Amino acid sequence: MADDIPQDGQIHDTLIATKQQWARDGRGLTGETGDPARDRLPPGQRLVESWPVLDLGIVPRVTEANWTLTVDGLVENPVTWSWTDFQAQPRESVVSDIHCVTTWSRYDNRWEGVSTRRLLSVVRPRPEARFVLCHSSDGYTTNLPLDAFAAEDALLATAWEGQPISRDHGGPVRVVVPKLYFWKSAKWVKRIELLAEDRRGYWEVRGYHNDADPWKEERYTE
Ligand SMILES: Nc1nc2c(c(=O)[nH]1)N[C@H]1C(S)=C(S)[C@@H](COP(=O)(O)O)O[C@H]1N2
Ligand SMILES: [Mo]
Repeated sequence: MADDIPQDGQIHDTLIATKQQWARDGRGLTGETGDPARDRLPPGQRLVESWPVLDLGIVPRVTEANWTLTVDGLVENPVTWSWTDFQAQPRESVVSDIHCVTTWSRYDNRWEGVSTRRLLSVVRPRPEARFVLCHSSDGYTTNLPLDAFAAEDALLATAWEGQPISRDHGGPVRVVVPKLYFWKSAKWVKRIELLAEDRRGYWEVRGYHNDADPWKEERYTE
């Protein structure tokens, strides 16, 4: 069960404090608004080739055998999926760009997994459900509007560039919501909770913006 998943490492307090200071300082802010119809790179971002790893210092040992995903809260049909249940879902492939608030972007990531729209069609959100809170096996959480979670390019991803997503990058299953800064994409996802009222996640209570649109530079608390 998800709560028994072993973890390596410990919370990296100084790194977290540094990021909170960056939020207070407005690090990376240019004051510009980008236009995705015109530009590929959002304001204040720089392109990288390799894929950096960011975490809180804790790396859970999630495997296909111990992974489960619970989707609950304001849904008609709450589910807890094992890896086998998850594999039975139809799969999709999406190519998208990553934009991290720490100012790196990486183009053309080919993801495979189960679309968030497919997941929602199974659990059937109640009319009052308007927000999503993602919970992860390292204790991380992140919140987003249900509409943003249900974007056509959003996935519960199991593969990147044709390979299973590595443990460091949140494997075996991570969320990918490419239209928002990457902190909204939960690694090692174990629970997706549908809510009527918004509830802020890990970074959202530590100075990061609630909405996280890279084109509007929504990096830090509004
Ligand atoms: N569970 C979990 N998900 C997480 C994080 C985390 O620390 N734990 N960090 C977030 C942040 S700030 C970023 S930029 C991306 C980093 O993903 P990556 O390590 O695959 O690049 O994951 C996001 N999702
Ligand atoms: Mo990030």
